[in-house]
Amino acid sequence: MITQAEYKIRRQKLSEFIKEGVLILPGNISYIRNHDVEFDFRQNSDFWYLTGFNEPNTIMVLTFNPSIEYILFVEPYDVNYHIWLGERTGIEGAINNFKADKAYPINEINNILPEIIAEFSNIYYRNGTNFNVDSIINKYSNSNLRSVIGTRGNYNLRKKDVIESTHIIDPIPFISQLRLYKSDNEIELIKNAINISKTGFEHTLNILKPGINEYEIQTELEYQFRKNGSRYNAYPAIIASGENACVLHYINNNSFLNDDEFILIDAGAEYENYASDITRTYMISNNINSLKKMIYDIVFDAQQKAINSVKPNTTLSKIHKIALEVLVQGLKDIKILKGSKDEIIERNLYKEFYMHGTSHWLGLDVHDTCPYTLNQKDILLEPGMIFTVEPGLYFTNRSRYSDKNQILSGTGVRIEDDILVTENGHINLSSDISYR
Ligand SMILES: [Mn+2]
Repeated sequence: MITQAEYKIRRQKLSEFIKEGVLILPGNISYIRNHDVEFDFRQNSDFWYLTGFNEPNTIMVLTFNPSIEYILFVEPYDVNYHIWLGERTGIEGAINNFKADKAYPINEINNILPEIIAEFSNIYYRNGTNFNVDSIINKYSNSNLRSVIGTRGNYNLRKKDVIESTHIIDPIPFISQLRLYKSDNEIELIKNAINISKTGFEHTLNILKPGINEYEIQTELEYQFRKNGSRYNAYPAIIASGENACVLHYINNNSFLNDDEFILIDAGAEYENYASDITRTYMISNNINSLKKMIYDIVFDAQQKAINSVKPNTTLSKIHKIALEVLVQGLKDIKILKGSKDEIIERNLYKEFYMHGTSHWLGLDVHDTCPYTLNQKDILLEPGMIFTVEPGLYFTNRSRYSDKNQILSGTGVRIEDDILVTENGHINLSSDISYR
């Protein structure tokens, strides 16, 4: 669990980037599914990272002056809401339980936010994240002098008769950089998500057989996720048999399983908003062609060699290169590709079979928003960073293969684990989920 003290530390760390200014970060709003029914709510990850506050229609404001004031605009307690949908944290809860210095009802933001932003020349806000905040900043920030003066009479702006120009700065890259380094508590939550995922993957091995449908696998997998404490998947599960595995983000999950095929399962439980992201490719029966098995072995070898190279100060590009070289050598060995390894890589000849990257960061988001480069240089791995290693090979039936390799048509193999960088190297957090 992430304590309120840890959320506070995260907010304070932002002052490495923000010396003076006001940061405005809206949480997610509730979205209508149809008529008066809403989609399940999932909090905005940056907002969750800095507040741990899990209600829709909340806006966080932090002022840096340079000491930090933490302000929450929340939905207030409402007895009607309580009758229909349940309790809300409300103003008092925001202060007492979430340690806000000040809290206001969200419907007062149009009166209060203009006064706050008028005090600062730097506004840290990503344009377009909240329609109402966009219009407040447009109207009342110093960046739009004419409309500020034009509306002064209506809104009691306290300061600055002569307003200098305001800088509006996107704060998300700063928050992303903080999110790159996982605390011990975060690592525990991700391990928990992975352990829940394990129960699902292992269960699918018990029920796997030709003739059942992909959605049956999905149902059984997600039943284990829910039963073991994950309310939501970290992303829609990919349950892809045969040719479907060549669709990288296949989500139809509605085909019947055939004998001589693999099933690719790319799924992850979410736990307290932290993601896991695991892919396994299983034989549907033992009755599978040996050439397909060779593809599996090539991908597995590429994945394990790439993982074994993980240590501090290496980069995701280098890890990708290690995986890529094993894949290309394998494709040469089975005569899918000809020529020298360097030429194949230089001319991107492998991309027909391996068209995606090997790694992405993992955290609150399955593709965590952290940058991959800083100042145009690859980020060097450091202890506490978590990312995936997931090479694959895909032989779609759109391609033409030689007679011998025709057997591979409609085969996709990907294997993915979640890797934590440590002082001495790495830990493969998901290595105990059966590979075969
Ligand atoms: Mn992934």
